[in-house]
Amino acid sequence: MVTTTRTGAQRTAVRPEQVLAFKTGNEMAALAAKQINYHVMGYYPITPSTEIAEFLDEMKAEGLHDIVMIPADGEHGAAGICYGATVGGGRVLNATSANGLLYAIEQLPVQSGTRYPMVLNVVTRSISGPLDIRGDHSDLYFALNIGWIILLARSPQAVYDMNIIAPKIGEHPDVRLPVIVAYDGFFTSHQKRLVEHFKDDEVVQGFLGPPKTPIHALDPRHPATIGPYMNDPDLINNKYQLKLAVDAAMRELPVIFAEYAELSGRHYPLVDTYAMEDAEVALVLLNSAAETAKDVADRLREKGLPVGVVSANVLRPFPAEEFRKALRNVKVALVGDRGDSFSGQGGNLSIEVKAALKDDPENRTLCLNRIYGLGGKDFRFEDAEALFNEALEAARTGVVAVPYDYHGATPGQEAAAGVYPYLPPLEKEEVYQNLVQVERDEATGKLKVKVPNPRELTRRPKRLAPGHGACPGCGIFSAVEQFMRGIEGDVVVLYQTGCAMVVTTGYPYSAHRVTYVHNLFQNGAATLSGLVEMYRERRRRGELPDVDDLTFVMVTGDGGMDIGMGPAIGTALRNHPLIIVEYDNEGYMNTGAQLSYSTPLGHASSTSHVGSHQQGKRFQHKDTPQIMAATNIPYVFTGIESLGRDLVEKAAKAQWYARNQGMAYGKLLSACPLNWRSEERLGQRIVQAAVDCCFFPLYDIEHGITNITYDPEARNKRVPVSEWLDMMGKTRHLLRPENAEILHQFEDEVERRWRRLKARHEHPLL
Ligand SMILES: Cc1ncc(C[n+]2csc(CCOP(=O)(O)OP(=O)(O)O)c2C)c(N)n1
Ligand code: SF4
Ligand SMILES: [Mg+2]
Repeated sequence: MVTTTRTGAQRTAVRPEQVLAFKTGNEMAALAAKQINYHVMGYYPITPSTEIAEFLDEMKAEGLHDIVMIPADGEHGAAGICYGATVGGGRVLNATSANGLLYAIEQLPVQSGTRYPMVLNVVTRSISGPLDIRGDHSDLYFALNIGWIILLARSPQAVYDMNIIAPKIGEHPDVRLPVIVAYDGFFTSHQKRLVEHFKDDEVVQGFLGPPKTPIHALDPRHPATIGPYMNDPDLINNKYQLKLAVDAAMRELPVIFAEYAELSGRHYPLVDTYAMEDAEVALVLLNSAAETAKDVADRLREKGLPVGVVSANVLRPFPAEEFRKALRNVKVALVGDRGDSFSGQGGNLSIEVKAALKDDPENRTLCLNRIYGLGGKDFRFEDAEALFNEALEAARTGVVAVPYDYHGATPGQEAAAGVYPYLPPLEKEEVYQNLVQVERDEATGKLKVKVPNPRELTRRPKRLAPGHGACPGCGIFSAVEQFMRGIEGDVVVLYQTGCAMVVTTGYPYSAHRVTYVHNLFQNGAATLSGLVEMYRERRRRGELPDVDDLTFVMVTGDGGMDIGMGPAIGTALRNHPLIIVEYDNEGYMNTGAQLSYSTPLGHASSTSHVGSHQQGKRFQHKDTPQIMAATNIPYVFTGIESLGRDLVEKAAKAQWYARNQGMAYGKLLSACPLNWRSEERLGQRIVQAAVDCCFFPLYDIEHGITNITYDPEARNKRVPVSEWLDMMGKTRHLLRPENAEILHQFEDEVERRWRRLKARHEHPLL
């Protein structure tokens, strides 16, 4: 028999069939999304949440769902795509972590302020800097004040369940709010556990019913002004309504949890209590650490110690009443925070728990706060036991000696302890050898470069020490080093996040022999602008008497030129005297080979799978050099390592322009055998084939005048595009007869861009 519940869900007398499986949190989030069959997912890769989009893309390639998967140019863009899609009235999903959440965050209060529900999985991870990819709650704590509901999932099972509950509560007519499902990066996202899920997608869809969006942008007969300018006195009313919606969520969540329990057999209270009936001491922890603490509580109980564990399933709305109930008879609660407020009297959870208890005049619970597990530091049995012991001691003495402190941190050592320079810093006479000479031809305005023979060039010391951790056959460093051979004198490098950055630094080690700065993935160019200006100003003030003639070089991947395009263009438009060198390996390799906008059409990546319903990337590659040329900076070039002389010349020109006129930008194609699925020894041949088929033409643009520096046609070396594609596992599918149409589209685009470039080469005014 089927009945309809108060929230409109269909309830069956017999529970629907469920399947036992062994899966991770990310797999379960993707499975729930597939079963819901969202309309749109807008996303941007960031570890450890990326897998959700990857799994869904893989399923999409096999036609297992209809979700439109949109790879954004950054998390801000992803959040914008999601907002736009929700305004269109359908169901929308996103997933992110750490700085991805922070980069998106500006958009998120707009989503709640205009009351458009969607679901965002936040796979929690430490925020930069320094960069750390492992799990803590420092990212999630930034989302506490954005007006979103926050559901917590301590296990892969809970990830699945909360992902199904999330749209239900978010779309409730009295609520209409976006929802975050938060779970621990790596601990929950990547560890497999026994789980159950519904066998039929219809069960999930029946539980949710069709999406309900009372006002949307796609009904011309009912036009709506979404997001009007709103000032005093209305904005406070808007926020009050938002607060009422959150209150409604508090009221409706137990109803929906109960309905879900009836359907699935799994019940989630607002606050989960473990061994709390007679507990005198409690640990209050969020997500996976609470599960560890439960095991330790069992052991301590065996010794007769009255301990228990409290953990929230919902963080927004904050279940204050449930915390009061859970802790009413507890002598000491030790609240653990996996993120700090840095002197706001404790981490956010502890502050909120204390505030909740204060509202109960009868409550006498003493509270301690310990910050633990930052940057993914493991929370082991010993840690839980140590925290229980601290709390037991406070219960015994009735005194909280140190209310707020860190657990598991050490004060650190003298900076250089145990670390010594393997190679000494470069001496001035080593870096200034006048090996490559550049002169400006006054008649043509062009630069003439004299490059010595390759043997002479090896006198230039490498700016990068051997011993970095790149994969065998990786093309990044040989290409960047070849470029650096053309650069005279002292340099300061800035690396955006990517393989080059990750494999050359790992605290306390560094492979860089020159000063190196890292900043957020999307903001390197702006950062280097600031550094260059400070250098110039301090020199002008006479504060750096011994330092002159520094060259500033930013090294970025192609991905960095997606998310960092805005700051790169800004830097170009300001014409800051620096060089941006992009090594293009056609994807986001460091995070697991997701597509970048430079990935060509049809190429397979972990977010452009090949299957019966999808044949790799769905749109053409970005022409970054032409975009940068359109900013009218003095110098733009492309290069490859194996045409070394050409690259050295271009590097020397780039430096001349950065010293004398402003910004230079260059793109180097660099092999990634791991993700191109090609033989390590073939790297240079594949890159050469990319040049010879005219996919990656070698040229430079000096003050708007294009000069092709290597023309495969003129040299009788042009090869078909297919010859290049045949050399890589990620592209071989394009040579199959059934993919002829995609191959033609790609060949046509390569040809069109090559012909246009040739026309520019032949006509200086183009
Ligand atoms: C705001 C933000 N979003 C996402 C990431 C995750 N992330 C770090 S590196 C990277 C890909 C880098 O790609 P690319 O620049 O091409 O360098 P490669 O890894 O290929 O060397 C991504 C997506 C991040 N660090 N910060
Ligand atoms: S994944 Fe690719 S780009 Fe990154 S280090 Fe390995 S070979 Fe190089
Ligand atoms: Mg890349």
